[in-house]
Amino acid sequence: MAGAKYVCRIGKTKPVFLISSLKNQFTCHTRKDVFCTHLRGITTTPFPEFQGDPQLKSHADLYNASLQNPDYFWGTLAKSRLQWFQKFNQVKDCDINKGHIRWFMDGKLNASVNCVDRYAKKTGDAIALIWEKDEPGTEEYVTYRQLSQMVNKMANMLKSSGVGRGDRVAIYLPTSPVAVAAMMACARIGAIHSVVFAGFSSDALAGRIIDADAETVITADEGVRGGKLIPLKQTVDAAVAQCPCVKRVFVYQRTGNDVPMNKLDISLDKEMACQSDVCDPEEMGSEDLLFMLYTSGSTGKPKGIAHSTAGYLLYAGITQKHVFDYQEGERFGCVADIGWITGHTYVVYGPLSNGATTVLFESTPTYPDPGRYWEMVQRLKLNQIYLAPTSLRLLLKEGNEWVTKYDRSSLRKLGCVGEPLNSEAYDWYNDVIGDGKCEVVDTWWQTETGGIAIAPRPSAKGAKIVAAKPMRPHFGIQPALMDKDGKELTGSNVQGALCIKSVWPGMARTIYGDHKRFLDTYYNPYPGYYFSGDGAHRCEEGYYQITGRMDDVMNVSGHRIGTAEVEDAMDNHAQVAETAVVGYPHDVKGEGIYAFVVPMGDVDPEEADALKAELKLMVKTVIGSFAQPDKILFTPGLPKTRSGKIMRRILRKVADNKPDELGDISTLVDPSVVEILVQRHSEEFKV
Ligand code: 7RM
Repeated sequence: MAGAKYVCRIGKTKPVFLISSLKNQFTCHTRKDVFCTHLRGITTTPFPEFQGDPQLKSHADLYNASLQNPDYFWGTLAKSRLQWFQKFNQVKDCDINKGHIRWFMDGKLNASVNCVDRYAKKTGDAIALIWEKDEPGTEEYVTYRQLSQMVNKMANMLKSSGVGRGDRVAIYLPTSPVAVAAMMACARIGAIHSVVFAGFSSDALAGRIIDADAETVITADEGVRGGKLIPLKQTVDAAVAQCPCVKRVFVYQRTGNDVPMNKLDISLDKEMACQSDVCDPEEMGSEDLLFMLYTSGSTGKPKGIAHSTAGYLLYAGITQKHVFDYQEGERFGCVADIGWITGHTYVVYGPLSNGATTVLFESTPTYPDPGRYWEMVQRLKLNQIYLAPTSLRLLLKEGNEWVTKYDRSSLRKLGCVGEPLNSEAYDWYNDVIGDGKCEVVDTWWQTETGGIAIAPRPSAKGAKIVAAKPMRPHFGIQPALMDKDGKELTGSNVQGALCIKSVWPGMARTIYGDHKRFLDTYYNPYPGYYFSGDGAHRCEEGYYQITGRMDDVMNVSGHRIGTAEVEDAMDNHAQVAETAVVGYPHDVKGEGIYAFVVPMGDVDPEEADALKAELKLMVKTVIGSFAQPDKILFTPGLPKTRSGKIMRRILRKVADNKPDELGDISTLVDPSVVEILVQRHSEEFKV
């Protein structure tokens, strides 16, 4: 990825992600407590498709069919839930051993037709989007008919400027109807969108544009979040200056404030206004890529996870409907930003493919005060809310009055995703937010799985929810836990590497431009299995509990950040010889970022704070402010083995204030460095 600063590590190497590098970390470093309380009966959402089938009566029948007869199970659903230009001839062509995944062969369809046209036609006045803008009470409603007009106009706009099938379009926009229309417009003309979270820095954006070789960027003048203006166009200008591939930048007026318009810039508002609102959709193959989305991995270079059209869309729709028991006419409130996979699947594709009303949340959980979510629930009468545990942990500290003063009786299901849900947050969600009347649905999935893979729902009639666990595999998902030697663990009360040994339609197809990395990361560690990178525990009842990442990926406030990405950013500083970054338990963020930094020579104590500020700024510049370290410790060295590998296990224990649990340090080249680390850590952070 020439030109992108965050991959410049000349002369420095990173350990490649292999099973052997996992072994030391086999005990996962995040939460391990498992608790089984709060049992409550739950209901299923029936599949009309299978109601006449005497073989498929119970949930267990359906689940078994999804694994044992996937062609029938998914083939039936694909036929009934998606609209096709041309029917598929073969349900699947998969070889998990080779990471070869293909679904609905020879089928032709268009995602925007499925998400927009069919409802614009049938129920055009139904509300597709509720744009919950930053200022409470200023929400805007977009019907399916209006959305259809926007999508068609935008598709024509893109087409007339030369964008076509297979082209990549980078989208750097706030969560807004225009962003949804941009995604759908790409889908309509067969272009592959790459949405980049509008909190990423210009360098990070540039790296993603270059990796995707995108000619087109869609952005806005400014974003608005928490009452503050975010200079999106300025960030795009700085990024585009590094991207020779970019030929045009469409600029949407979110605030209308003046921003400089350059040679490549085109006003999206003006351009759209003069387009026709009829644009024939491209007939896309089932396996044509719908989008790619960058996510962090074990190296400094983010991976462009690529998803298919038919399989992804079907899985998004099925999971949105059945995990949340979404019923026609309900209002679905997933508060994720469209820049993350949760925004793609549960703000955009899942709900829209079901003709649902979906919320686009532009603000923050604490703006203008910690009652924002619940005030919104009352005002918009939301039936489901789907959020990240980190926001629950943040809000519960503010007291129950922020919740109880609002009417939340519309809520039926409470979802969460992104990180382990701790018991305190679960209890608060269940008892206070839901008044004990809603089901809390802890959902586990990843950018790579496309949609929810493990969740308490759907489930057998009368089955129980066990507090704060994703619990059960979704249809088509057969989890497996692997031991240190790569063998599958059987039985209950076991913990290991979380793999999936079945194939399902929503799974990622490749890493854009690097299929080898795709195979090395997900399929080669455990041949015959998809490896998630997470660890999990299977309890007595057979339920799954995620224990945390097993690789060098942190989960900070539900954001996936590679330790190597943060290290790369700081390593570029002239005064830095080497860095090692680890996550440590943080009561709000889940994990905080702790950077151990080896400076060139000694740092003058007077200058230490200034250097720390510079290092944070570098991370902000290279990645984005959300990836800035919470703690920085200067150290003369790092604990390394003879082969030069940093023993992160030790750094994690130091960062977690557990110097008594360091374990065996005899394999270190210089064990004395550990003592220095422990001492400096306790001095610096007064533990
Ligand atoms: C949807 C999303 C994926 C990583 C994943 C896990 C962690 C997600 C849960 C969870 C514990 C959960 N995609 N994770 N859900 N950990 N319990 N319910 O977040 O690609 O951005 O991140 O997030 O480590 O591998 S993601």
